[in-house]
Amino acid sequence: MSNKPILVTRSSMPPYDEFINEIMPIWDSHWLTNGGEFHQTLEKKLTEFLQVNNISLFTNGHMALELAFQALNLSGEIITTPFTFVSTTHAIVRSGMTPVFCDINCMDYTIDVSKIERLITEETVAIAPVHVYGNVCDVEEIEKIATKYNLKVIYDAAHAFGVQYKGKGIGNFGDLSMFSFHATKVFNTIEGGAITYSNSEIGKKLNRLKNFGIKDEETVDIIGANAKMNEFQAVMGICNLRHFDEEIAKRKVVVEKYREILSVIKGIKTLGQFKDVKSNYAYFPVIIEPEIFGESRDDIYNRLKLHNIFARKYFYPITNTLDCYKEKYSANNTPIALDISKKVLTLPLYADLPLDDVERICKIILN
Ligand code: T4K
Repeated sequence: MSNKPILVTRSSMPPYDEFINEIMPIWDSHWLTNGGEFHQTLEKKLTEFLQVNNISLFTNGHMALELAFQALNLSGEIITTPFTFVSTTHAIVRSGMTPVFCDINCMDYTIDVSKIERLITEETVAIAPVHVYGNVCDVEEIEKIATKYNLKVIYDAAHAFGVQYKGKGIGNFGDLSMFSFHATKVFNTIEGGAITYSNSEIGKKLNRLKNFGIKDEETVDIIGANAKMNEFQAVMGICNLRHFDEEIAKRKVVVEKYREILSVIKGIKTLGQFKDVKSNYAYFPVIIEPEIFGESRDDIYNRLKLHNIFARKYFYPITNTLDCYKEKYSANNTPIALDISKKVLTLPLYADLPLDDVERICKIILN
């Protein structure tokens, strides 16, 4: 056991030689980006791995999400949750839409489907739920509501790479799903992201939107951005994908150790295994109930810090309380999200986190 800082996560990386061997052909081809050979290979491998019909790769998850909204040509109100990384809300607003915040449920912190219908107005065009921590939203109920009111569904599946629901890849639900391949995610391409979709017309539009809207050398008929994944990112993905199952198996062991120690403690709530879900063990959030546990989330966060352990308050503050949004919204409309955000602490989790360290982290939490 060392006293090196333990951060909330640590990027998975392939063996150095494996990456170097894989990128060598780039020195022959001089082809670095704009849909190169490695980009195409990764798209094909991910389509198979995620069991989806189509995928489009992006330079990061945030741009993927913005362009997903634009590909669907949406304008108006979109129902979403504030218990997420700020990217979800920013992507909606930057695409010219108005987020309408729905509360989360206290079981898995995803959108509370019983509260969606009351938020639907004449202006509502879509729902953007978040599979937060890789927990699966109530996809069946969301589909029912979307069909009833003719709404589009765009999932923020940034945390849900490799998750399956009832044996089906999570990217098959809704109109589109966005995955993040950021360095901090269970699967990374350094920075990166993807959209999975079933409508191939939308796919064509997405592929043009990420390349300035260019149709051919002389035709540009939509206003696009530059959000392409480059060849080095794609190679990182190809290598990391080979080791993904092994990484997840190791994360599972870490999560089970945390659960074994913490789930029996009064005042600490951990999440268990959900029915019909194949988990990716992306995050390990715990909820600290100060009245029962005797200390607050912030007390524990600070004590861990004194021991060089850097847990994170994902997701505090909730997005409707951030400086850039708070004038327009009241967090009192999402009381569960507000409450959970004040009590949640995301503990360090990565494949090679030694179990001794997990025990030490738990000991410090339990003082
Ligand atoms: N939607 C949701 C629900 C999301 O959570 C995110 C991203 C997005 C959309 C947007 O997707 P991207 O555009 O990012 O693909 C991190 C990530 O930057 C962000 O990707 C992620 N969500 C968010 C939840 O976490 P920070 O500000 O916490 O990152 P940072 O730099 O503090 O890193 C956290 C820890 O990760 C470090 O303490 C150590 C470790 N780390 C970090 C980096 C950068 C590494 O081990 N290697 C690294 O290279 O936002």
